[in-house]
Amino acid sequence: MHEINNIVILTGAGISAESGVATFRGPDGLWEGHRVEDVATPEAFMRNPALVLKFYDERRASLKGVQPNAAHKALARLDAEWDGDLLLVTQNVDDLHDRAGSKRLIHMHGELSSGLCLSCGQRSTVTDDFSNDPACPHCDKRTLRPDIVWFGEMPYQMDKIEQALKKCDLFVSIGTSGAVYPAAGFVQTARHYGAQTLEMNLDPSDGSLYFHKSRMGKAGELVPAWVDNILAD
Ligand code: BV8
Repeated sequence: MHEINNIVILTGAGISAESGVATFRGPDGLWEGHRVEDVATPEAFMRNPALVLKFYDERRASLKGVQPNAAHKALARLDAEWDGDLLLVTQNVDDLHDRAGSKRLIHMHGELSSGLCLSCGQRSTVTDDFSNDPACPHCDKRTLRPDIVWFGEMPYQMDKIEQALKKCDLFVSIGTSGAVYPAAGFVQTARHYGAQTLEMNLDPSDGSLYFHKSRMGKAGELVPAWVDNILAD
């Protein structure tokens, strides 16, 4: 068994499914008949800002009714107890990893709770609906957009992520379909640099063949068991 010191974990919508947050490509994956790919783009925002802002206002509002589940909590425990390097990269824009207590965390696709000002470029916590055209708390201009990485936009902190992928001994992918790049390519980078790769998902992802090990099942069951094992070794 390879010595494991440095771990990178990638999560997707499947880790939040048992908390009641809709996934993108499952049966519940549409929003008011729109495909996410049609709403989560800069073009959609220019073409129909009210529709896009409503999409994000509604998803942020729905976060008030959901809680972190056993998988989020297990990863937060790993974060607290793992004395090697650990980086949790989530594609999710919900705040469930944050609320569970994960610290070494990157939201590579942004966060529902954050707004980005098109005038001064600064971020702020969203307290009012975008559809009420709130002013940026830094520059007072009414030019806030969702702090979300849309299709065609560059995901956040890619340098830090790539550095961690090259250095890790273990790459774990949880609850993602492997449909969206560059996240879907992380397993190939990690494997190229010698990491062991493990996937835990309800169904085989598009990238299953790149994983040394694949465990099929619910994150709420598989992830706590995996964390118990890795902390016991
Ligand atoms: C970029 C924010 C370039 C929005 C998101 C052709 C080939 C390769 C790439 C492309 C291509 N054409 C276009 C591209 C690029 C594009 C892309 O990959 N498109 C795809 C559709 C083909 N990517 C981009 O545009 C990215 N940017 O490439 O920039 C660039 C380069 C230089 C300079 C500038 C730019 C940006 C992508 C980010 C888009 N934003 N999110 C929002 O959330 O509103 S992506 C969106 O999809 C979410 O973040 C989501 O997380 C992500 C991936 O989806 P998943 O998380 O995997 O969710 P999904 O529903 O798909 O799957 C859930 C899985 O969970 C399933 O497998 C299911 O079985 C499992 N599951 C369900 N329940 C459970 C479970 N597992 C365990 N337990 C359960 N209980």
